[in-house]
Amino acid sequence: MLARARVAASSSASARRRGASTKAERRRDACVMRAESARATFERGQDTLRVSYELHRENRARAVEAMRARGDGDGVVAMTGGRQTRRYSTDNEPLFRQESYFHWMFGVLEGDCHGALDARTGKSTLFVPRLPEEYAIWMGAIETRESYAERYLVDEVMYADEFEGYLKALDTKIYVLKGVNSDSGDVTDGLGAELEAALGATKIDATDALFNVITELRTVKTAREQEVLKYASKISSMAHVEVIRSLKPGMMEYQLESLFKHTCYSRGGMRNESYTSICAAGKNGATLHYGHAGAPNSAQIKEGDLVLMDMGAEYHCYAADITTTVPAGGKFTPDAKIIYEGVLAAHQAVLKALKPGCAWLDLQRLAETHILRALVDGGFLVGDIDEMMAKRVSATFMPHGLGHHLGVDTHDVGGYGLPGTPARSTEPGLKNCRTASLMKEGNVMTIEPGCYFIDVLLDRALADGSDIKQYFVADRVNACRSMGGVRLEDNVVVTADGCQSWTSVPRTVAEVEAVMAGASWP
Ligand SMILES: [Mn+2]
Repeated sequence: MLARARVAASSSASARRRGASTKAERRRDACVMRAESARATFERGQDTLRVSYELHRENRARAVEAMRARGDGDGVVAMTGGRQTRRYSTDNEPLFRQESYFHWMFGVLEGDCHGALDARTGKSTLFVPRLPEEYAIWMGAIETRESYAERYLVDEVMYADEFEGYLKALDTKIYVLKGVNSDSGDVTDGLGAELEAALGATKIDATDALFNVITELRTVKTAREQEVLKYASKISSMAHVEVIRSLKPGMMEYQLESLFKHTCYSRGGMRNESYTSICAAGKNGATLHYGHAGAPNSAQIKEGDLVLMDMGAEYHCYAADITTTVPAGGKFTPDAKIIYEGVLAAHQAVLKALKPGCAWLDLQRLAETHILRALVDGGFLVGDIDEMMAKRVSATFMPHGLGHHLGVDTHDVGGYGLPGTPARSTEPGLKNCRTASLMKEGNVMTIEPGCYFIDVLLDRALADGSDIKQYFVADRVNACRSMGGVRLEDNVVVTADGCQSWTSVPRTVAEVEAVMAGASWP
């Protein structure tokens, strides 16, 4: 309230002045306005991107409009931000990263906040922790509510301990975030059981209305969001190139991860990775989510290895997710080249075909067809490609989906479950697609076809009784098991009549070999 009143007063004062203002006064007004808008930004100095909090104000306006459009405009949206956690029983506080829905709505950097958005008036209220004086000794100066309001472009700032009372005093319905994340299967927390019980069942909207509204909005990125995603992809691309240039046989996989993180942070101000880096040499490339704590990028890279690197960093919580695959020694072997160029053909075909109205599963099948074609031409498979497609032979080599929505989360929300969108397929390979939707302008997707020699899947395909065994040239396939795999992943935005990739890394065999030999990029 305070902040809002203050802003209104100052702008009416400047309006009065504008009537008969001198040049000096006008210049001073312009300076004040610039200073105010400069404060409501996220940036990390030097050449890093300056993100205006208008991005979040626009998202809130979109949410209000969508709530009203579906007849839910008579209520108040209430959300709880991420909580600052501690490591097990200790007082060690891991670096806080905001919960993604709350970030989309408010962009608040600190933990333990709440937010409200009145769909009737559009008024936004942020609830921040009331900090003890002691905080200033350990953590820094305590910020005023006015300062928070100015920094986050919200209409009003109250204290978190006032949240429950604020909600109880409302004489209208409260919409909370209740829904299932289609990648994890986990349910969002809403306001938490305790607070929801205190508010009572009659007051809280128990449906998934708010979840569906925001989830659907999150799948279509605004121009402001696209600018941030593009930046994340640009810096992550640059870091990939840096890593590719320095890669030599004898290095440890984690040294690639380390250089990637360093480059993204030191040159792009990106403190967080979007996900744990996958830096997989040789056979490790066939472990799709290699790099986790139990397989921690800890192998030494050998001369003949193909090295698959799936690495991305986030900026202001907007993610990049990029994969490159390169030969450790700087030159592709003939077999590695066959597989690489098959995946590249799939990658290029999808980028060419992708536009609004495309069905995601059709793009998946398009990619698979190109990969099967390369495997047939390279002597790994024999037979008719349409027949192999019908029998899902491609799922042995590419068991994962073509890609996914990309946004505040790496596997961004909205894949399945929104009203009117297709359900998950049950067929091999296709069931692992993270969406089956028709593409829309403003969707931001990863395009990441791959081809792998995965022991468990090849053993299954080659086993007696397998109904796809006849298509495999066993000797040829078995001889390449140590290759691991190839994945090529770009971050693209669907435009009005096609798509545009934000990823800039060497892709053709000639480009990769040239950059590894020291050529400049781009
Ligand atoms: Mn991905």
